[in-house]
Amino acid sequence: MSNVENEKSFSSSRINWYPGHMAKTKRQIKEIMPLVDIVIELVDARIPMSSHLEDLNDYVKNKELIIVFNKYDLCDEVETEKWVNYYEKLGFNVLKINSKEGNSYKNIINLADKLMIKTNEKRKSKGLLPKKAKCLVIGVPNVGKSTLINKLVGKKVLDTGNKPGVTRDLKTLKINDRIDLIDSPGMLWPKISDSKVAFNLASMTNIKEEVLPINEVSMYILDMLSKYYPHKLKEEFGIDDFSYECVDEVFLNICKFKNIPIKGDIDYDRVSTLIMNQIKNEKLKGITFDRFK
Ligand SMILES: Nc1nc2c(ncn2[C@@H]2O[C@H](COP(=O)(O)OP(=O)(O)OP(=O)(O)O)[C@@H](O)[C@H]2O)c(=O)[nH]1
Ligand SMILES: [Mg+2]
Repeated sequence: MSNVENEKSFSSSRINWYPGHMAKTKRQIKEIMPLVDIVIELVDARIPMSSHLEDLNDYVKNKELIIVFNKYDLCDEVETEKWVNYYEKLGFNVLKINSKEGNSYKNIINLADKLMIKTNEKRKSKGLLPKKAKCLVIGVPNVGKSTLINKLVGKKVLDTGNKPGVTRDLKTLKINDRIDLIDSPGMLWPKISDSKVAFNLASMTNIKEEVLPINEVSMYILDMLSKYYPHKLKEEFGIDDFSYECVDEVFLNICKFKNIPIKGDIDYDRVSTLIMNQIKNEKLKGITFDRFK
């Protein structure tokens, strides 16, 4: 690939991060916020900072907040723990959850009950019945909001899918007599100014592939692997390292390793999709791309 583009071109490219339906969701969320007791923000445990809603303070004012590190099964636990500590030090309630398997999702119910104790004690002293907790689940697209709610409800009541933009409307579901959860469509923020954040979201399938510069994203993934997980670079792609200067050679070697036929030119898009799919399809896991400094 001649004239390899660098990270900057990602942020300066005309990508529509913030389609109209996200602006609509933001408006709807602001409208229902007075009724909400607890906000549950899902972040991707592999990118706990990049997937944290940048404009969260626009939505959440004076609410109890739980940060769920979802897809915990896919992260590098050692690296991600640094971010758990970081959020806890800032005073957040943090939970590590695998919404696909196991029982970790149940901790949400315990924590929500705990966060309602004060409110309900006050109500009791006034002779009022306990309040049902209204919990709003928010987060970037494809982070696992609907999957988690399905688990909590105990059956598949919401559509889910391994691509961003599946949920399109707010929807309230009853979990038990004490808790209601509201599912919401995935959101980003109007301008992603840090290209690293954009690349991280793109790498973890939080941005629609159709609008992505997939060659740049796949090179970013290879670069991150060569920096932090070189053994995975070898296992998954058969290469020892990566540098932006040797992209042609690296892509050629990946083609050979993956038995992709080379007729004339290398099919860069095909190789790029293959690299991205390795993460999307969970073959490449145990990785955390947000690095704590
Ligand atoms: N490995 C793993 N996969 C998960 C987890 N939670 C969700 N997923 C998968 O992530 C994908 C997206 O899940 P959804 O629940 O549709 O995500 P969402 O946040 O509702 O997405 P939008 O509605 O598009 O905003 C699906 O393929 C889920 O199976 C998890 O904890 N671990
Ligand atoms: Mg959804």
